[in-house]
Amino acid sequence: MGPAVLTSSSGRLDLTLTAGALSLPWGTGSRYALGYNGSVPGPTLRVRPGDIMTVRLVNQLDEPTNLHTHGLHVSPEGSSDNIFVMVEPGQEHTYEYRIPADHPSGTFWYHPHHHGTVASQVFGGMAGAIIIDDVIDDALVATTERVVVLSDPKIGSDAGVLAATNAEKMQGREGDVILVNGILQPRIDARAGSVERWRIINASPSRYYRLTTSGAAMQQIASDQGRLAAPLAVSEIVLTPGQRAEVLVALERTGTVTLSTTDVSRGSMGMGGGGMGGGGMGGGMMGGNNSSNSSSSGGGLVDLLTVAVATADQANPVTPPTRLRTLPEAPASSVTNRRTLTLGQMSMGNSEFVIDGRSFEAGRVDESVTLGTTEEWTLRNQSMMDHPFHLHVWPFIVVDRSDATAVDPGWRDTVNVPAGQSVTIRIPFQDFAGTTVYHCHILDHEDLGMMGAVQVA
Ligand SMILES: [Cu+2]
Repeated sequence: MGPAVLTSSSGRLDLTLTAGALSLPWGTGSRYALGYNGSVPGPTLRVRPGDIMTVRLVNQLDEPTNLHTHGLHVSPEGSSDNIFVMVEPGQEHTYEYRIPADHPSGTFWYHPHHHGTVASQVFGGMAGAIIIDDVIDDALVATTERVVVLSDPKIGSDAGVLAATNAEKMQGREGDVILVNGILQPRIDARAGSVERWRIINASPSRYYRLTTSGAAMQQIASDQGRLAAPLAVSEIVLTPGQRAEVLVALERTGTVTLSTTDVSRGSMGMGGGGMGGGGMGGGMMGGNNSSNSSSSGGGLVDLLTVAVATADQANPVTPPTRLRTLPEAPASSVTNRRTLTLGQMSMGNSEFVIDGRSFEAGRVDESVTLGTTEEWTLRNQSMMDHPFHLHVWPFIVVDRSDATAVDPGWRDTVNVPAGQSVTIRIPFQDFAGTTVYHCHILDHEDLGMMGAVQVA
């Protein structure tokens, strides 16, 4: 179960990603999708701190595309993680990413970032994992490791599956089914006494996941930006679009272990009294998906992945580690500037999704930051929907939030800002000059304008 893996050697990984339309097997028929190198998800890219990775992106779509390395702390300039690059149909572009020697290990991912078509291309299936391993990961390798890419495509045999109504875009489109690595409810085999390490990526354009396990407990060991200082026992993990989590699942006894998700209400536009709420729509679809599995406890619980745990080998049970890495709990440098960004929706006529009252405009710089400083940004959400805020290139920590209910352990690159609430993040802009973007990771909202440009110089 899982996509092909391409691993760096001698400090380099050089590969080609060919973006194109696909017809993938689905039941007794086929489904239309977009993918890289003929698969959904695209290949998993494994590199190490200090590596150089080159990606030749070949565009066989009939519209422009490009590539974003979500979560990588690399330059946003030139042919690095530059989302202003545009690759026209039939054209290609070679990216070169120089991964710093002190880059945190962790689970990252790549996807298109061509403004205006991001949601439909990611919805089509264009995404893949990037894994950065370091020496501590090498020591954890005794566990069985799996990449778990979550997507929720619309199922259909033609390009119509990529279409969305204006209302669906405003809500943030969700699909018909939830897939793990492009597969509906995969079943895998394991042995009691082993420890699974799952690197979970939310590659859906809009859907949030509230992940739980049955039959074994989860310990979270990493968030967006790599390892936590120590494993954290969790009963559930909520992942917004773009977010990642790594968990250890110790398989202590024979039986069945299941990874499931439940619906997450993320608010609605509230048009006509809120009748088109995302929770209701999602619940209905997920109920349909779940109808063949009556063992669930209802409430939209959907099984994503099932592990059949067989009798133990003679091997000794693997003991999960108690320490992972000593991470700095906060940036060492003091905060020199604070700013507030307000996420909103202008609902006169055609709704526009805005930050500080402005829709994204290419070429305009919205925030200017001095290289070498650390800032705190307060993200205020004045709309009726949650918006997951993502900043490219520069990781941050969450230092305050008005609702005080969610926890955001570790360093992050994406954080949920609930409707009507505010979240304050601390961002060290200590290296990498250049201009890139921050935006809502409900990708329809991004395409509708909820994005701004930050210039660090
Ligand atoms: Cu949004």
